[in-house]
Amino acid sequence: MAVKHQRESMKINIILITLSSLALASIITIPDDYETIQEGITNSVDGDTVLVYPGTYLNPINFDGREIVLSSLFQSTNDSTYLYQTILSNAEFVSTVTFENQESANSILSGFSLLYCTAFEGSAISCLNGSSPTLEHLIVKHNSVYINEGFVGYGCGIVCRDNSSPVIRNCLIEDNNLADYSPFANGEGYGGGIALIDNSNATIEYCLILNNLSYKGGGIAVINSSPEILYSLISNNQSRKGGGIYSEDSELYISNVTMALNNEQGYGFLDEGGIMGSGDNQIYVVNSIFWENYPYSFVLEDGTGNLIITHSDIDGGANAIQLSESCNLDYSISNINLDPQFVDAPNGLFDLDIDSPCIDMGNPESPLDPDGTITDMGAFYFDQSDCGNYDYNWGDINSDGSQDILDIVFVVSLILGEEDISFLQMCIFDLNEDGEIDILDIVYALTPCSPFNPCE
Ligand SMILES: [Ca+2]
Ligand SMILES: [Ca+2]
Ligand SMILES: [Ca+2]
Repeated sequence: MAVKHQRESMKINIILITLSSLALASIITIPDDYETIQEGITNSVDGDTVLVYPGTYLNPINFDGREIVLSSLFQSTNDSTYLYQTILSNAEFVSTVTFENQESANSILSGFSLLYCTAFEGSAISCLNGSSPTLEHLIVKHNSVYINEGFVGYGCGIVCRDNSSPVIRNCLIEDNNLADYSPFANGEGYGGGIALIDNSNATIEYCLILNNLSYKGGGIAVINSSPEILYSLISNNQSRKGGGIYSEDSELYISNVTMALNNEQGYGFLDEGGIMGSGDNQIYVVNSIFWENYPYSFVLEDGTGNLIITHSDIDGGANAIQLSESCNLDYSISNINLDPQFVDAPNGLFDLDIDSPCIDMGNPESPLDPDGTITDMGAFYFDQSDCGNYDYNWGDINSDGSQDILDIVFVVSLILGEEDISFLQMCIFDLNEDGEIDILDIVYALTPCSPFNPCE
């Protein structure tokens, strides 16, 4: 009885706590309740939401350790147009949004564009001094850092330093760079998109990191840190050292990343396209595509460490990886070196085409794709839930442009053979739509007046 009584009173306490936190949590709207976002934060308590209506807000913002959600109307509507309509910037040469009071993942910044910010580091967002907030649904674009007069510019878009490990999720980080940068300048810059420094072990997932520029690490610079980068595209970034990522004394875990066309339009003397490592690095790559990074996908030119690559599509294969003698390469036979068949890479579409060799070629033990199939290599899985999403010629399984006896011969060899039937083949020749290709489909094909068996 005593135990039961205890349980009941615990239940009541939990209900009371839940009710009281519901009662306390409030929504503060900007500019209705307060004119500036900072006033809204100052007058908030943990659990509140500061909801910002469309507009351009030009004052620097400090989260002041609050565990709140600061969001545009995207938060309540899921309408992504609010990301473009709700703009944060400032003209005071400081980060536009600063976290420096040990914020946790419960401090959430969501649903804004951070544009044209300028500072000496982390122009759009700084996470400092053990602050690990959640940064999601953000457009971080056209921000720059100054590197003149001896400054080293870290993180033109976002900087994280000193034990600051945010989750950066569903963000577009594009066109951030060093102000007035010349590749011949003396100033140094690290991380055009993001810089992670000194035990800043960010999780970067479902992000697009595009067309950023810095001296080291066009997309991301990692120094003495251990980030995870998942389900993200890193393309068309530029730098002298590490077009996609520059890694120094760090441990990188890279899974389901498409790293492509970095340093493609370089200055002519760039020599590390995808990932460049310096010092002691441990770099793990799985389920990823490294394609057309100029001139190499990986360069570990000095120092020590290990580069471990499995279940990935690597341009040029193991022979195109540049390693110093004191670095080890563990290159699995599960890797391939085949054109990944992007839908339209020159126009930024890095989705897989229907005949991509990367489909279902990830590690079978990794989490499945949302369509229930084995994970694909790269950032974007190919959806095999509906043939209607794709173009193909019904019945023409040998791809010669017509439906005839040659297709039936092909199908017979397919049925008798040992190779797996692909999604594309299934779409083309599962004529009776029962989820298998077998003799019934051949019978169906030979039915009078079918395309294989014309009426005449
Ligand atoms: Ca798949
Ligand atoms: Ca045919
Ligand atoms: Ca069938």
